[in-house]
Amino acid sequence: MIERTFVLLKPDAVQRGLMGEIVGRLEGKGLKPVAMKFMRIPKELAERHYAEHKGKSFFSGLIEYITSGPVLCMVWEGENAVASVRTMMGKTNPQDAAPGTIRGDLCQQTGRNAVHGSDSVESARREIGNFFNDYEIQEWKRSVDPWLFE
Ligand code: IDP
Ligand code: MG
Repeated sequence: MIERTFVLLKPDAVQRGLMGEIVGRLEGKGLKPVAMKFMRIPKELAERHYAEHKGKSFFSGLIEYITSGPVLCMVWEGENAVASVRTMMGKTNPQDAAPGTIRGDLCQQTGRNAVHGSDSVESARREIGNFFNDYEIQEWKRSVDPWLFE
């Protein structure tokens, strides 16, 4: 099933110069970028994005971290995109994340785990709506698509 998922490269990924590496992995997988925006997340938007974690011990630290510098917000499309990106990200705690995953290869701690990816199609829809207007999402054809999708 072709899906869309929301991916956010967190401030640590930007500061560490890992945007190209992570975008390269998603491109290499054959996922198609349909939206990208380099921005600083306002506090209200950060709290809305992470609303499910409100009240948890790490919530204020998480909001501080995610609003601490520019992030790269993206929407990627492809076969089973939501689960596919979650698999590529690896477990939330980089110490539990398998080698070969973004967090497993590139990160040290849960609180600096470089990347966010939607956890369901429903979350993806909500998160994409929080960050992008319709006109910021591109419907486009790639000439390579017949070599990725039969
Ligand atoms: P996920 O990003 O793998 O979906 P969630 O449990 O949804 O993981 O947590 C959202 C984000 O909150 C994590 O990616 C991480 O940045 C942060 N976080 C979660 N648990 C902790 C913690 O125990 N300490 C610090 N930060 C945490
Ligand atoms: Mg989550």
